[in-house]
Amino acid sequence: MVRTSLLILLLLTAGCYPHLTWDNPCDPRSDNHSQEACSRWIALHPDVDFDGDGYSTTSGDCDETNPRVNPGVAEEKNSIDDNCNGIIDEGTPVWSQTLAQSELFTARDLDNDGNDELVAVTENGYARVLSAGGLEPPLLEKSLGTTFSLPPVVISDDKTGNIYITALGETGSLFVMDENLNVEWSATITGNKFFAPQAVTSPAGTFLFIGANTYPFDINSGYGWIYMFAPALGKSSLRYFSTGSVISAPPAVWYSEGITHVLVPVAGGRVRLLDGSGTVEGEFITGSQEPVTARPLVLQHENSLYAAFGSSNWTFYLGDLSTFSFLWTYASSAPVYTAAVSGDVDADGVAELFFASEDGFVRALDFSGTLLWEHQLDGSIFTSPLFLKLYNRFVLVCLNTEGHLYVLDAASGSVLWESDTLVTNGDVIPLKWNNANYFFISGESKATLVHQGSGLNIQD
Ligand SMILES: [Ca+2]
Ligand SMILES: [Ca+2]
Ligand SMILES: [Ca+2]
Ligand SMILES: [Ca+2]
Repeated sequence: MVRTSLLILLLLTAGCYPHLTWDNPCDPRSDNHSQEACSRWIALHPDVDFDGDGYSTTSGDCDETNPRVNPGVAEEKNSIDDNCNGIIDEGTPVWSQTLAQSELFTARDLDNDGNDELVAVTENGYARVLSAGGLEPPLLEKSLGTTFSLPPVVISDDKTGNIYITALGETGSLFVMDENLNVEWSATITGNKFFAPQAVTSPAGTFLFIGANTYPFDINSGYGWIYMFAPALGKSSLRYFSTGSVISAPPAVWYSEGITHVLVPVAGGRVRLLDGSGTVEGEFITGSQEPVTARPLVLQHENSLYAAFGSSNWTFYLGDLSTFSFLWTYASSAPVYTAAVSGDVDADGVAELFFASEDGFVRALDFSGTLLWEHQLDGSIFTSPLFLKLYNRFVLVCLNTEGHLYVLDAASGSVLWESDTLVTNGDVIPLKWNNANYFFISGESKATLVHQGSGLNIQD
């Protein structure tokens, strides 16, 4: 008797509220079933979790017909937006590979086919050209018989268009090669510690500038040198001058109005400007013995040049390169070990400045030093953020020491996406391969190529 009543009650319930079950147009059993009707139905009921994945439209489910699509899942390489952040396939690896030893990379389209190759030097003395589609086997490989700890620099000569690959070994062996790794010339430069070279083009040719210290490195007894040479002009173009102090970071170099300028952080918390013959033009004095440990950023504003740099003394500086005075200083929450980047994000003709500090904070300042936004990422940051245009907006790309890649909206600081652990203590290089854009990430023991992702659909 009880069972019969229950049955009647169930039939009555179904009869009274038929639209909750059989008339749901998302239900294939419904007479009204169609994709279009289902979409309308879902839109009318944004608080309902139709596919039972724990998220409704209101709580971020971008596909209520697919339980494998919701904000709680990991993005996969499948041409759909699995995690509902508006971007398709972001941060998903194309390939990953263990590195047998330390290998330092740069990306360059050596054969002019629109796709970048990877150019690398290794700890055990090889120069290599590799496909971005996978490192093994190398396209080209050459033993140079010395240990490398700085990435190669690839330049093309303005006048001839010839490509030169430059590699500097740990003991000062300098190699200039063509795109097939044939050594065009080599030389030895003196030093016990070298800083990443920078290329500058002047009417005389494209020159590379290298910072070098002689042992010992301490403030009172060591010495710093700037070496310069034009790969295309041969060994006879190699020159050098003293910086008068131990170098603490790679130099920034630029050419303007007939003069080459070298801005180099030196001991005692100073950043010194010299011309291309070694004459001191002036210096910024932070007043702290803590060094500036990254290449300064040189930027133009209303026909004047400025230098922006952070220091391990927890301060970020903007200085005027004609007066060597600081326009302002910004107190950071931790040491700033990495280089700043800049760009005019709000299109008002004035650049904004971005820098990361050791505690994972990324900050945006306007040109007057006012904080625009700050965002703390997990872990520490020891590599400079990249500033680039992606998904029709400016973004900052940051890699923390734990190997998570973050892409932040440069206008707001909001995290557009964060990857799983990719490569710990790594570096990021954006590159083009197979007619698409990727991030190549390499560290001490691993390298990987990941998709940048496409199709941003985030509301401003
Ligand atoms: Ca759902
Ligand atoms: Ca879903
Ligand atoms: Ca996604
Ligand atoms: Ca996907």
